[in-house]
Amino acid sequence: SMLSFERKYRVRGGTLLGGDLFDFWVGPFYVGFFGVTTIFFSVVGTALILYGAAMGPTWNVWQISIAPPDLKYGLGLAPLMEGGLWQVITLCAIGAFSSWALREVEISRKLGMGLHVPFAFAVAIFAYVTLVVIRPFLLGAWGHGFPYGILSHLDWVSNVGYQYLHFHYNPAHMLAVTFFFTTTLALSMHGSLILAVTNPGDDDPVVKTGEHENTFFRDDVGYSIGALGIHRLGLFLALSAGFWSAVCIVLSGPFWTRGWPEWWNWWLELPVWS
Ligand code: BCL
Ligand code: UQ2
Repeated sequence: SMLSFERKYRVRGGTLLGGDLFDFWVGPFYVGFFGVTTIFFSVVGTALILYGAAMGPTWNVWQISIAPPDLKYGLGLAPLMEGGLWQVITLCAIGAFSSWALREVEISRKLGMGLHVPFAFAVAIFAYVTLVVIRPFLLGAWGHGFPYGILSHLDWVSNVGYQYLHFHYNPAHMLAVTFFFTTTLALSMHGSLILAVTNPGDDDPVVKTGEHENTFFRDDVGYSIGALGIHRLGLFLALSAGFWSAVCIVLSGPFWTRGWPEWWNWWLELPVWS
């Protein structure tokens, strides 16, 4: 079954690939060429993860881990059970994420919308690709990717962090963290404001307006960014968080090999006081 307005938006066209061939819905889901490729990569990737788990020493979900190849394999292909599985799973993951983003593009085109949603998802994909492709490539070995496991990826983050002595001193990490935290601030302000003006008592009509929203923050902090503005700010903050995350990790190794506290020596060495 469909919601009353859904049918009129089920229009042909807007596809990037495949023309009319996959231009249909299955239940509520748009399929499209990239829906097919998403399913394909997801099923193959997930099956390989399960296979890797079956070959591994444990079924404890916290401890299951599929490791990248040893550093000795460099940028070459590794045997399946020595990181090759990780390599194929990584390809499947990138295939599935990219397919999903392109399916979002097709849906946006059908609806005549902007491409903000697939663009935003692309930034998350960029962060992932930075971790498992760009940085390992720049360091010369797939072994620099992170292992696919719940605890094992946490161990990886900790180890890589301490490899640079104190990751909090990484200036791009500082920016990324600050953007993540500011994103939660902005969304909590926005979510609470909207609920405050649109949650009347049972059966009462909504009477508060955009002017109430503006007035609240003008009274409170002397400034209102506006209803459209808060969404622009939110998107900017969130994308910046992902972007600077990618930057902070690609800097670590390929462009800075010592401890991050030491990076700040440029400040001590300024000619003003050195
Ligand atoms: Mg740190 C990274 C915060 C302490 C070492 N650290 C990060 C960043 C983030 C952060 C800025 C991870 C987010 C990210 O990359 O998003 N760190 C952070 C904070 C503290 C902190 C807040 C803190 O102390 C309060 N970090 C430390 C300590 C170090 C340290 C000091 C360890 C000792 N930190 C590191 C290292 C790294 C970070 C090393 C990183 O590598 C990481 C980073 O920047 O990575 C880029 C980006 C988002 C993604 C990568 C997600 C991508 C999602 C994909 C595209 C889609 C997935 C779909 C999914 C499979 C589908 C599921 C289907 C559903 C079920 C339906
Ligand atoms: C706002 C506004 C909204 C909002 C919010 C604000 C009417 C419905 C939350 C207030 C936002 C401000 C003051 C900017 C805060 C800045 C940072 C960096 C967090 O004015 O317009 O629309 O939801």
